[in-house]
Amino acid sequence: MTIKLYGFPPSHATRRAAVIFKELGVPYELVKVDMLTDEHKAAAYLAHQPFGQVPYIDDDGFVLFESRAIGRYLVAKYAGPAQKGLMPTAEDPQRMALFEQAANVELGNFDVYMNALSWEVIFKRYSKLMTDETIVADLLKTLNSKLDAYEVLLSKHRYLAGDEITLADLFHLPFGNTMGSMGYDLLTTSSRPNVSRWWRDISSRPAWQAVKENA
Ligand SMILES: N[C@@H](CCC(=O)N[C@@H](CS)C(=O)NCC(=O)O)C(=O)O
Repeated sequence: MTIKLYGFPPSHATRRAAVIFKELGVPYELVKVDMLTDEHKAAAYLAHQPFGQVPYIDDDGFVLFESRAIGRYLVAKYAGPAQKGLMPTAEDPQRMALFEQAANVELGNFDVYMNALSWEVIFKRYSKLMTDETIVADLLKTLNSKLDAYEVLLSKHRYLAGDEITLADLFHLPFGNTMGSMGYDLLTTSSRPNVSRWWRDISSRPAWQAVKENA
């Protein structure tokens, strides 16, 4: 049975899950949850995702939410031999630990600030609120310093957890793309050549190109 991905096609987290389906070549059926009409807050949706957030998947009755957990599950269950490296396991404790380090870097040093920045620059206006330019400037300053640390990591190896791409790199794609669409060059500036090399590399992958606009 085809896995169902319940999500809102343009949402960051829905596309974060979708890009992993595409990387693995696992077919999915997107079931659109209309966030514009608050479908994600309706009782029928909350029965599967009690936080009222997109996405979740239904794999033949197995329901799972949190886009990064979905990515890990898909790799664990469906990756072919050439794709196993997307999620290093305890067979190689050091590789696994470096992967977990990179995955936590994405959550703690990128996602949290990009969430806040996109709220200020893009989403506030949907609630008829004004962008606070002081907050924007602060967030950009923080993100610049975080990306300076990425530059150090990426000057030592091709991807965040080593020379092989992992889920930790791919998890950056939705918000990294939004960085550019908001008009900020933090991922492409020549002052961080390794970050821009890495960003060009991961963002040009066919899997991302397929879901960049909509899951
Ligand atoms: N950590 C969750 C975040 C999910 C999330 O925040 N989704 C957003 C859309 S991108 C959402 O549903 N927001 C509505 C809300 O939080 O009420 C994941 O990665 O799946």
